[in-house]
Amino acid sequence: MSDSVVIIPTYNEKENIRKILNSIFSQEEEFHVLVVDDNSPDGTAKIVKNLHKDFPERLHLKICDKKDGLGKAYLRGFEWALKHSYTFIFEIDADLSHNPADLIRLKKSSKEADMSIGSRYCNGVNVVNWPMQRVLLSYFASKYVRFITGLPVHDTTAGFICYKREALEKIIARPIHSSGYLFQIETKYRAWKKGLHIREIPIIFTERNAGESKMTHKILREALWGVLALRFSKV
Ligand SMILES: Nc1nc2c(ncn2[C@@H]2O[C@H](COP(=O)(O)OP(=O)(O)OP(=O)(O)O)[C@@H](O)[C@H]2O)c(=O)[nH]1
Ligand SMILES: [Mg+2]
Repeated sequence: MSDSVVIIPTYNEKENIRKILNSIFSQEEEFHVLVVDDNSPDGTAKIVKNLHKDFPERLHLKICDKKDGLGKAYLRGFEWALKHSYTFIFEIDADLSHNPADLIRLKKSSKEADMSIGSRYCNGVNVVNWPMQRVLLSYFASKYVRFITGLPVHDTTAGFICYKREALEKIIARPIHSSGYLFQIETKYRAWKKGLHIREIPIIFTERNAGESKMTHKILREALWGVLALRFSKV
């Protein structure tokens, strides 16, 4: 039994899912994986089911009825992970923007921290193949969050995270309703407000080269206004 589980939310990731799973399972340390799929029309879950034969102990799948956003998918995944006895609970995107080899660095850091963030912006700007417009949007979004909320994190929308179990329990103790980037900001904000020890670990982030982005204007609007609301919210 591993002490670590990696949660991967998926929506139409048929080009990426096999690759990322094989990459996670070939790391030197043992990681279990939970894929939370929102009934992807492209058959992502079917690929996971087929791979389950090769990794019966390590690979788990949760299928939800319909597309319900990244935040809800992670909350379902967290609930499952906490019911099992994992100590280190990870978030990662399915699109290989995050390098599974960095899981080991995040885990090592989490032995001394409550939450470790794979960060694009704590050591300059480490983003590969993103159009300049996208880099600027993401970089200044983090600055905006920091300015409004005071959250002392460089990459506030990062989605490559390792939580220690007890930290995650505290962070999600009150319901979280946000969905896209705001979900990522809110979990970090709560961790900080609760006095948890947060560490940023520099990573190189690479633009997806297969499948489509799920980022929408709705997600951006939620983040823009949600950050202001967060500033005055109870954690
Ligand atoms: N289960 C589930 N997963 C989702 C949903 N929206 C996005 N995802 C997954 O969340 C992860 C991040 O989404 P991305 O589309 O890569 O978002 P992004 O990284 O901001 O944008 P790009 O990298 O440009 O595509 C990916 O693994 C997606 O498949 C959703 O509504 N439900
Ligand atoms: Mg992505």
